Order: sequence, then structure tokens, then C-alpha cells
Amino acid sequence: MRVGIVCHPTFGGSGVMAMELANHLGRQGHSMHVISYAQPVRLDPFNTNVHYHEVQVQNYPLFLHQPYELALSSAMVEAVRRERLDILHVHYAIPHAYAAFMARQILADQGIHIPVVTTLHGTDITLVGQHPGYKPAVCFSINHSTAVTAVSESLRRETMDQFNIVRPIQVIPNFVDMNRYSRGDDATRQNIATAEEVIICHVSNFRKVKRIPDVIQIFAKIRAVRPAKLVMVGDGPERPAAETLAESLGCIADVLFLGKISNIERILGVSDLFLLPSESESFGLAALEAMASGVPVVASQAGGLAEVVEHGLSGFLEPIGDVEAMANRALELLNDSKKHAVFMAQAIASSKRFSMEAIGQTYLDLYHSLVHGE
Ligand code: GMT
Repeated sequence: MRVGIVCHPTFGGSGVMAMELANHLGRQGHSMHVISYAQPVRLDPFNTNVHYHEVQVQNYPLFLHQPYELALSSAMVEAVRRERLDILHVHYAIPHAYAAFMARQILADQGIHIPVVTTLHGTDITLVGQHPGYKPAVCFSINHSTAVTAVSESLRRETMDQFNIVRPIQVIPNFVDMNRYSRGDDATRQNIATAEEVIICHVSNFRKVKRIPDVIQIFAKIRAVRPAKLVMVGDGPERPAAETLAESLGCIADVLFLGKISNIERILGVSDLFLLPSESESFGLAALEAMASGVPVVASQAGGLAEVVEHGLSGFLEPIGDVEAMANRALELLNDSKKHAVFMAQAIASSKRFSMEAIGQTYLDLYHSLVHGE
């Protein structure tokens, strides 16, 4: 199969997922063509079946905003023609589903008929897609994709509720490459914390929707009771406020802002607990990756998190904004080493429900059904 994958290259779950899929199918011998404006972090440069096509946007002084969608549609047309692609798979509806619709029209005009799969990831539906400036175009391009998938049942339902959708949406959950995650060694752990300290981890792109102040407040409550370090992986607009809050709560010395690192498995492998108190979360890929590393998750009851984190088994889910309850749940695990060990094992077992092999095959089956009508 020859597949075009379109995604945002930035630090975020949709780009991570798109690249994990490209890498996985590439390893199986499929020819994967990644189309984006920068090389995505998780793209495996040593996988010779994964090729990168950069979208070239012309800077012209007449434009205040450069017309990226136009350049993206053109890049898709070029890639389909030159690489003889069988299918285009776009991740995150905005602006990819719309640009893919245009590319498909242009190609059809040239006698080339190519199916387009759109995968909805989260804020393309729950937040950004709701903006009146985008909503009609998002709705149109979902309805006009050849197939549409959502990463959780919660997101599928929300799409149906919020948009005038006249077609089915298939749920294909995110997956995790279990080979990538394992418990880390003491040497790595000692770089971050002393023997008495527990390591709490948070990974995100630090947007408002992630409720970064809640992460800091939960940590401050944990640290008031026991020695601990908080490792903040990622970066984004909420970081300065998080630093100020950590300072005012007197715990800044124990909060490590690591920025955007690509090998998060090393950090997760030495973490004892993962925090994800988001306002909205369609799936929570970062929580799944933590679970695969044997890290129990304390999170909010937002969106699709309940489909990933099994409450009372691989972690705990509490109401959005209830930092007290989340801190208590964290301490319930961290102060009871037997319970913690049980949750660690259960987290790994539970993450195996999202196996890369099975879910990768589901995508492949979808591609085959659209390309060959099987
Ligand atoms: O929708 C977003 O916020 C962006 C997106 C991303 O690129 O980080 O995240 C979403 O997609 C991830 C991968 O499918 C999901 O794991 C995240 O839950 C989801 N984020 C939100 O819903 C806030």
C-alpha cells in the first residue's frame, strides 16, 4: 500500500499518532509519505519506507497570512501523482480535511480518484472546530471525506452532537508501541530525584485545555506530605504562569521543566505517577504511554480518558478541577507501596488493550476496503 499521511509536526498527540502509524506500517513494508510543513518529531529517520515531503509556503508581502491550505493541497496533489499514492490519511481535521478535499477535487479533474481518510483527534472538534470561523468548513470536510475515524467513542459522540454530520464515523482508538516503553534504570532516576523522592510526571503542550495550574497545585499538595519531584515535559503558552505559581506555592525547586524532548520513554520509565487533569481530553495518548511504562495515572474525568484509564485499576479519575481529590488519590498510591506496585502492573496490562499490531491492522483494513472495495 502507498499511503500519504498528513499531520501537524508540532509536539502533540495527533502528530505523534500519525508518525507511530507511519513508522509501524513502514516497518511492514508499506510505502509511507508524510506531508507536513516541518519534519515531525516522531518520524523515524532510519525507516527507509517512511518518506518526508515538506509543504513549501511562498512568503509574499501582499499576504498578512500565508495561504497554507493552498500549498498543502498542492503538495498532496504532487505527492499523489509522483509517488502514485493509493490513499491519503489526514490527521486533525483543521485544516487538513479541507485541504484534502481540494486535493481530491484537483486530482479527480485529472482523472485520478483517491480516497481520503480523516482522523479526528480532539480540539479539532471540541475547541478549535467550534469557532464560527471554522465550523462550516470543518463540518463540510468531515461529511465529504471518504471515511472518517475518531480516536475515542467520546469524540465520535461529541462530533455527532456538535456538527451536522450525515455519515458514519468509525472509532479507531490510538495505540502504543509496547516495545518502546519499559521501566528505567536507577542511573536515570538518580539524575532526577533522590532515593526518598517520588517522581511525578506530566507531558503536554501546555495549553489552557491541559489545566497546567492544576498540575502544579496537585504537586504542591503531594510535596507538602512527602518528598517528590515534578517533571514537566513539553512546552507552550501556560509555562510562564506555571513557573510563577510553583514559585508562589514554594515548590519551584522541585519542579523540573524539561521542554520538548523526543525520548519521553526515558522519563516515563522512571516516573511513579502521571498527572493529566485536563479540561477536555478526547483520548489522552500521553496517559496511555505512561501506562505502557508502568506508571499509574491520576486524571480528570474529561472526555475519552475513561476509555483509556480504568478507574481503580490503572489509575484514578476525578472531577475536572478537583485538585484536592486528585492529590489525595496520588497520595493513596504513593504512600502505599504494595498498592502502587499492583497499579503499576495493572497499568501495563491495561495498556495492552491498545496494541499497535491490532490497531495498525484496523487502519490497514480500512485502507484496503476503500482502495480495493474489500
Ligand atoms: O486536539 C488537540 O488538542 C491536539 C491533539 C494533539 O495533536 O495533541 O491532541 C488530541 O489528540 C491526541 C491524539 O489523538 C489525544 O490523545 C488528545 O487527547 C487530544 N487532545 C485533546 O482532546 C485536548
